[in-house]
Amino acid sequence: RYTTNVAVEEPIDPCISVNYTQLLINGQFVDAASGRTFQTLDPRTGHVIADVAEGDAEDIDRAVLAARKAFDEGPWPRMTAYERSRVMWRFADLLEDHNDQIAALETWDNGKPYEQAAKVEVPMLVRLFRYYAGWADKIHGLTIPADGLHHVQTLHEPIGVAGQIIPWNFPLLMYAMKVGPALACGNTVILKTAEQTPLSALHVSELFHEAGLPPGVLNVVSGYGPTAGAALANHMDVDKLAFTGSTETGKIVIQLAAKSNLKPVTLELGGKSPFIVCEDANVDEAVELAHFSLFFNQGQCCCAGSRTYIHERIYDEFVEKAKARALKRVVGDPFKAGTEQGPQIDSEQFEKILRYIRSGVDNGATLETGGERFGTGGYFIKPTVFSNVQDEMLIAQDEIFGPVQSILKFKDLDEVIRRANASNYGLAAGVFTQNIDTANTLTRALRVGTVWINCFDIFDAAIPLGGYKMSGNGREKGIYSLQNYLQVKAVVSPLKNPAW
Ligand code: TXE
Repeated sequence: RYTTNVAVEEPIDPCISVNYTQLLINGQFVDAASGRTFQTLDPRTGHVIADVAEGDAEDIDRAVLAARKAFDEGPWPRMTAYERSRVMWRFADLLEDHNDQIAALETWDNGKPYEQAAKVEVPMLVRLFRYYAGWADKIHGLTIPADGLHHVQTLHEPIGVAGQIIPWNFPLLMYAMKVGPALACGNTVILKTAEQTPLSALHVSELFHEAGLPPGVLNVVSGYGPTAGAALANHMDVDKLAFTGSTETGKIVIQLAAKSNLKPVTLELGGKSPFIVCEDANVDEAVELAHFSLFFNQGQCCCAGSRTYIHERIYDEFVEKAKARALKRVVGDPFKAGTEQGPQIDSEQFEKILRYIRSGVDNGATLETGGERFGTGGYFIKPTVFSNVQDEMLIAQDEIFGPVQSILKFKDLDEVIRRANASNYGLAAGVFTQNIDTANTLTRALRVGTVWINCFDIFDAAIPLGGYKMSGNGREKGIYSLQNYLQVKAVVSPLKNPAW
């Protein structure tokens, strides 16, 4: 399917303009206090899309002040939950009205296929906000029959000012998974977007204000991690921190949170998810699902099925078919209809992935296909498949975060359970089998936050997402995410008339 060696000769015009590049603080778009800007790039070409205000510690201070005032003085936490829910619902309606424009901005800044952004991700963004709008007026405490003559109840109160730091692989979904539950619970937010993808969050946040969000409730600061991000994690007046990104940076932010005011931290970090195909599996279906589990979003998924364990009886057939499928993958301009794979996010990730590919070759894995850049411009990488991968190789241990499939062989269930669990990560796993007993055994034995059986990457708004081990702590999405943004207050009063 590769018809040319140049990935994107003439990039397709996204046909949209970038309207918001400043910081969003207290309901206003403002320049950074320093006056500095940074460039956000089109990963198809490496060319500049726009200059964006570069927030740092001083801007984080301004944003925290606005969020604090909006929390302490209202109206957001004091509005009825129903009113909050209606603002969120109106926002979701506006997002739906602007679906294609938002998707185009996301594709331009991130490089993901436009069809994926327009048909899956923006609709998911809408769904997540409707889901959380639905929760806003259903959050309440308990009445507890404690020992003794006391009436005991719990109040579920918003935790306060939430700092949220998100990455670049799914900018809008990360936005929804962070902002949605925080606002539904009545908190106020400072969101630090990833420096690679600042545009879509600014754009949709303007719509949020159009929907009636009061000033200061949601503040969006673009900027770099060690400056703006660290200032947020370190801030004494931020009551809670939520972070998604690398395990390495997760360790930094949790230390900053501990050293400052001990704010609670939820972390959604990296992964090295096993995708286990048992001997009874339909090989063609397994090949397609394993391919999707790894290559989706250019391989830039925390859950990516990046250790493909195949039973020895079907191994050779699987490898041959996995290679054929990778060769058919359509790489190119993400704005072109039918494109399955766009560029990686930036030169840093591009180089990192190529380094891992070289290490795979050097360590003796068999490079079945790919293994090099696609074209001559931008950050495209050919879909790459390695077979004969061994557990101790770097490509089987580290999160590559790119279009590189590593296929390993196993003999029996006990062995594959042991090997799958021998990882510092524990985010997700895929299990492919037609045997219910095998599925049950694997489901219980795997130390991961999500097990997908005969499916993968099912991300319904109600399904919790989060990791065991060094993949993080806490759960996002679903009912569990609300706990991250609530304080529980116990209220105890004497019962004067014990007879009743
Ligand atoms: O991540 P970082 P990077 C993994 C993936 C990828 C690797 C590096 O393996 O190759 O991480 O990506 C902010 N204090 N994931 O460098 O650094 C940063 O500005 C506070 C998996 O992009 O973790 C951005 O907003 N914040 C992951 C966010 O952290 C800091 C998604 C993520 O950046 C900071 C992305 C600091 N000192 C990458 N340094 C997933 N779980 O899905 C950086 N940041």
